[in-house]
Amino acid sequence: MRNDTAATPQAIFRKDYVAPGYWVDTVEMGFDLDLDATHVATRLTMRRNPDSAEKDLVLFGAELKTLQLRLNGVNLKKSAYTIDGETMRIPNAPDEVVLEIETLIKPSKNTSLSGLYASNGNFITQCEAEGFRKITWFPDRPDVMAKYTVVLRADKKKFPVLLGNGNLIEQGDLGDGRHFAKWEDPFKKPSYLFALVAGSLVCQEEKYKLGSGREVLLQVWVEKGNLDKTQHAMDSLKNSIRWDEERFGLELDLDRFMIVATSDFNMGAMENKGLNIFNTKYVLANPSIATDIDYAGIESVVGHEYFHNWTGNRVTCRDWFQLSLKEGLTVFRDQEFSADLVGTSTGRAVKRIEDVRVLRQVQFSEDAGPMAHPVRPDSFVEINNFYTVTIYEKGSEVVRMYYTLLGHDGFRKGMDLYFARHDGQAVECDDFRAAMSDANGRDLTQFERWYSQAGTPRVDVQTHYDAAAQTYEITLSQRCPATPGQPEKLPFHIPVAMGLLNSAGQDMPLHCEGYEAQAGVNSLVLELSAASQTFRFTQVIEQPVASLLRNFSAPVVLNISYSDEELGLLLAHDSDPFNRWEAGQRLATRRLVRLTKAVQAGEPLALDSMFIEALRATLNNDTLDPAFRELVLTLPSEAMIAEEFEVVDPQAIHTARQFARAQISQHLRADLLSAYEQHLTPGKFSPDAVSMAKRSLKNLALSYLLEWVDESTFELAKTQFYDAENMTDRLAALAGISNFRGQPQQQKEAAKALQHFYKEFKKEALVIDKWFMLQATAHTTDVAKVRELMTHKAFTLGNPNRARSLTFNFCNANPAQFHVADGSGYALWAELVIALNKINPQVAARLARSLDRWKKYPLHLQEKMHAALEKVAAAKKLSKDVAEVVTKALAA
Ligand code: B3K
Ligand code: ZN
Repeated sequence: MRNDTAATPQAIFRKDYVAPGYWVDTVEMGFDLDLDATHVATRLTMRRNPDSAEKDLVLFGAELKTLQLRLNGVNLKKSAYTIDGETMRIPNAPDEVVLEIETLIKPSKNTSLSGLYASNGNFITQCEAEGFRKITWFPDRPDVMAKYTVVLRADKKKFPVLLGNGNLIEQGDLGDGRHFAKWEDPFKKPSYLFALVAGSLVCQEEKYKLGSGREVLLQVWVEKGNLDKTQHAMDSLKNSIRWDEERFGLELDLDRFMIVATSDFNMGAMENKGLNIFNTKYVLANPSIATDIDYAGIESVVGHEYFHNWTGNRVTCRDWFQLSLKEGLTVFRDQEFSADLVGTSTGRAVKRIEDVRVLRQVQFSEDAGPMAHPVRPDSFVEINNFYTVTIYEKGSEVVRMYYTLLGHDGFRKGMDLYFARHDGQAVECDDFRAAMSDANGRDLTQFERWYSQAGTPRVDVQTHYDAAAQTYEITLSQRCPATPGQPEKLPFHIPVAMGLLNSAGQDMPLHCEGYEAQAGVNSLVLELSAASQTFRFTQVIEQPVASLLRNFSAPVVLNISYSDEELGLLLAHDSDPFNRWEAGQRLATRRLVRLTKAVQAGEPLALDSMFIEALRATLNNDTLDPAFRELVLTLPSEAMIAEEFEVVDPQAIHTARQFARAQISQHLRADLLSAYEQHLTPGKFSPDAVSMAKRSLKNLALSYLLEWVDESTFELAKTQFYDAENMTDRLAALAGISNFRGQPQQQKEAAKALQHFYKEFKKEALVIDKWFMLQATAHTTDVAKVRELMTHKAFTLGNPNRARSLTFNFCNANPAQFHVADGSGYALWAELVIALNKINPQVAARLARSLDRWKKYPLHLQEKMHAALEKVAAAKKLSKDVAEVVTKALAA
């Protein structure tokens, strides 16, 4: 069952892993920082690894000018080594080696934002996955862990701040207008965790006392003018430190922990040892520029990077195929962190629902497309293409299943054993599984398939109630669709958390054969491990309604045929809030699919009152957390509805969903208005869970109200827009106004509001990103409008955040316009991918993924998508990143 991607050029395979021929003990580096030509002197002490089959000394380098190479004090002759692509091999090297390397690099020319690059005149690095080789020759692979000492030298005026990993041990003047700083990292680390930052930056700093009483220095570094936006990141950092001590007994191991924000960054943030580098999007916040979603994002990303210090840095990955070992685990930890911070059980459920929505919408789709891969892939062409929702979000679900199977304490025991065994090592996903298994005396052999098999398993449910015998049987059958290179799958070990509801919606006591009954416990985790299994319940005094896969206990699709009445009961009463929400989504999906088909058939559209009344009851149920009500009232996205169809018709789906929204708006008008009024948050802005929940329900009510064309609600939105004192309310109102299907007069007002917003925030890059995003996703924005916005003076493809705000959002989040019949959306996509490929291959490859699912569209669209893919595939100087994505798509 090998994942065979032989058709794609230069794939590397997990089975080919060979331990490094040499270990590196120490790395000493000296940087003479200059934006146009930085000189790097490196001294490596290395020793032969007697256990490796690799006899040569192997180093990797990319885009380097090599000035000097000395081995044990002697200049290396050209004939003493070979270079093939990025790989240098030195044969016949002695067992103990001191290698001195001098390289010259050009940060200001580096637009890929990998390696050492310039951002607004500052120096920034990004080394994961393979950026360190753009700084010097090195065995740049995660299993080579070494201790680093780094001296940074630069012009003192232009680069007053010089930051490195670990602790600052010396600094001073060099006399010639230049200065230096010497940093020492006391911990061994792989090269991908190396970082430096130099430039003109300011910081918010604070001394913080750890649980043990040790004092540490915390700093958040930003460009001048942004110090009024660092408090939330600092608070999130302190919360993260405390949480990891309390929940996992893990302490910060350095005396200093730094976060640096940069506006030029390929992804969210990076966990470099002691020197985390962040996209400004995940650091900067104050009420006037950041929405509630931004506040939550900052908290979770700050947590995520901080938690990597143990899950990723202290224990790292043996090779990049094991990426989910650190990423899946760290996502699980950040999800739990955010959930624990809210504290309440519905608060936890709200977080869970939000996470599952992303998983289903993005990861399930990836798992069904040409880039589908297991949580631990067997091969890749470009590792940067594998920082995916499968590695991260599905990886986190896999970790969560251990938690569900072993329980809170059992999971903690497994974590403790994992660190006791592997601190300071580079290990495999199997080592994590072994720790969980050994710490709990549980056989988790079959669980391995979650790592090796791609695809989203389907679990089909059959139930049978025998009134005379008072028995209830649930038969669960699993299957998993074929994925590239994996035509057949073996059964997974699936935890199915469940309960049984009586006709009043209450949990019934559970007596399941083979499972110990526990008094007062009305939820059970069934373990499905065969292709099909029947679970038999006794003493079932009435026909129950099964609530299965509670809290989404496994990343599977559950097929069960509920009646509308049963779903109504679950929505109104299930003690598991996740399944309550799920029941609402099932009711909605059923209707949206029917409506879509009616649109396609040209039949009249109608929405039944049962559904509307269920929504009304939820909306008006004051005992429910407003954030939870907001989730129930939000219809499945167009992308989710699309997953219900063999062949996707984006315009019909859009029309159907809009029709449903307008119906809800019309029928619930009074209820929505009162929900709006009841959930205002007057007074000083606070990003706490209660206020955020109120704003989310209020703004959902507003967006529904605006679906039913009516002047008074338009005025309400206008007032909210112009009077709002926080970005959450302002942006929600602006989105509503610009999507309003009103008269020309109102369209003029919408344009005016957009202009007003731009003028007010033109100096705030993150807000201008929102301005582009909002227009990219507006239902009236067509390809021509996107092209027009691309000529706006604030638009550039050179900055990843800006490129994403307009172009990615249009291609990924405006399906009805992107998939317009004439194919002009795809032509735009091809142009963009080709343009980005020249600037930044990683960003280009992300956009390239927008056509992954081209086979799911009608033939006339498929043809146009195929042509666009061919166009990109034929482009000159295509990066490995983009080539891998389009080659795999074309092979679908
Ligand atoms: N580990 C980094 C991601 C690096 C991506 C390289 N292309 C951020 C994170 O997951 O925390
Ligand atoms: Zn991570």
